[in-house]
Amino acid sequence: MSAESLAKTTSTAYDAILEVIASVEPRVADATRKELADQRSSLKLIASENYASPAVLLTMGTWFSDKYAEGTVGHRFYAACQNVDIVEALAAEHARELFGAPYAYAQPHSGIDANLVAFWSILAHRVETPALAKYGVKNVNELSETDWEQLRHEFGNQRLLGMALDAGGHLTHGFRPNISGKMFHQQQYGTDPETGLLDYDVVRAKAKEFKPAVLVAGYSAYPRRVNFAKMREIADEVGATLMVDMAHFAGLVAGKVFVGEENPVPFAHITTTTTHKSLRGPRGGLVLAQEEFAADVDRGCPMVLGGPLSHVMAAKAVALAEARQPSFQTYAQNIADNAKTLAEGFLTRGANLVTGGTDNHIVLLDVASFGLTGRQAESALLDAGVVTNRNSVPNDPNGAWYTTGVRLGTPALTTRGFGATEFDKVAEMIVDVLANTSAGTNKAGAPSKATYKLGEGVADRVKSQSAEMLDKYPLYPGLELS
Ligand code: DSN
Repeated sequence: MSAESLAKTTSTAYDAILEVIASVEPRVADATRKELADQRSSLKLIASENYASPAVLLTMGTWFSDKYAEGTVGHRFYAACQNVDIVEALAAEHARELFGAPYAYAQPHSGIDANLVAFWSILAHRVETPALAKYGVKNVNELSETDWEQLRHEFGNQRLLGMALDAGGHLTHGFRPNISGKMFHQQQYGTDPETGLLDYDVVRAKAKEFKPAVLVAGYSAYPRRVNFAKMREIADEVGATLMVDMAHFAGLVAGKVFVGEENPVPFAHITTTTTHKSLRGPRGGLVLAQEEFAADVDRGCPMVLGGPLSHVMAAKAVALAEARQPSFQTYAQNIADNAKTLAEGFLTRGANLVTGGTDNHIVLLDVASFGLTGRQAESALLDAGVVTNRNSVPNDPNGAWYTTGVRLGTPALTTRGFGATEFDKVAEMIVDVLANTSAGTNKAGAPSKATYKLGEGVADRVKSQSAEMLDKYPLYPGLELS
């Protein structure tokens, strides 16, 4: 089908969908229309967001949503799962082929679900299986109350070492307020205070001292690549299982930008990801594993999960099929090239970046030199139609709520077609907004970390500059709602 007729068919489909929704709750149809208009007219720079294709989006709106399918492919606890089996098997097959992984599990609903499946698979492998063998039983239901108590105690005494949140790690990598920080004894590694870069010797020293069962690598706000061969070496030296959360950069792995030691899949025992960030699929999770962990991960349900979202697994299959096209490699390379242009655009205009640059899809702007908190910067940018999210910088003096950073990512605007010229302009516009924003005061006149004043006319100037670029690179070209 030509791009033109595909766009026409998509328009017809969405018109029909909105009409059907409006017949029940018109306010939902209106909000849905408005969401498209808002996404079309703003500069989306949130590093974890993207625009999935109409094929992916439409796949989620079907009757697969109505089906229960607890279990695994061909082994379900519900009847009539023959079609769910087809889409789940396809999603797993595409994932295995795309990432070169021996095993793939497509059921997790989200990144945290994927990470919980990974953690409990590791605990099953390291703790439960040996205990069952020791007690001479096949499953935990057969354990005596005393042995079960002992096993529960052992589960609760395992150690996890992950990257600190303010260094760029994720909530699920052992952050205390998250379940990962509560189910494990946890410690965190940070980044070098001078360079902001990961120091593998420091990670090694921490691992040797702490002796974790699980070493977690991966990040959600670290603007650099990681050497996963080195992380595996460290895990092996201390007898840990290496889990890599590649949620942010899965698209760069899929698109062969991260290869060799920068590709986590061959080095990690278990790799997790979401499917909706740089991978450009539906919102959801995915777990990849080495053969040794396959049977454990396959028990994600009932270990952690209930019924899978079959409609989302179908959409994962579609998105992963898209990512196997050669054009996805060009897209992934463009994401990384555009991030470099964006970073250079900031540096040449005198702005500060955590680690001094980027070599992935993330640019972490330190806004202290503008006299702002991340919260003030995020709000002022939003007034100018630039959608970002505030983010901690290492050892952030403003904490996780106000922060000192603004995290920017290139996947979404790269999907629209933005290239070097546009990303340099984006840097110019962001600097324009921040240089013309001043920190405000609270009601009592004291300095505030939240209020701000954006200079007269700046928002309009920036909005009209972005409108020009957004018009040139429309979101869903040819999609017109009546
Ligand atoms: N919320 C995602 C992000 O923005 O990085 C991670 O969970």
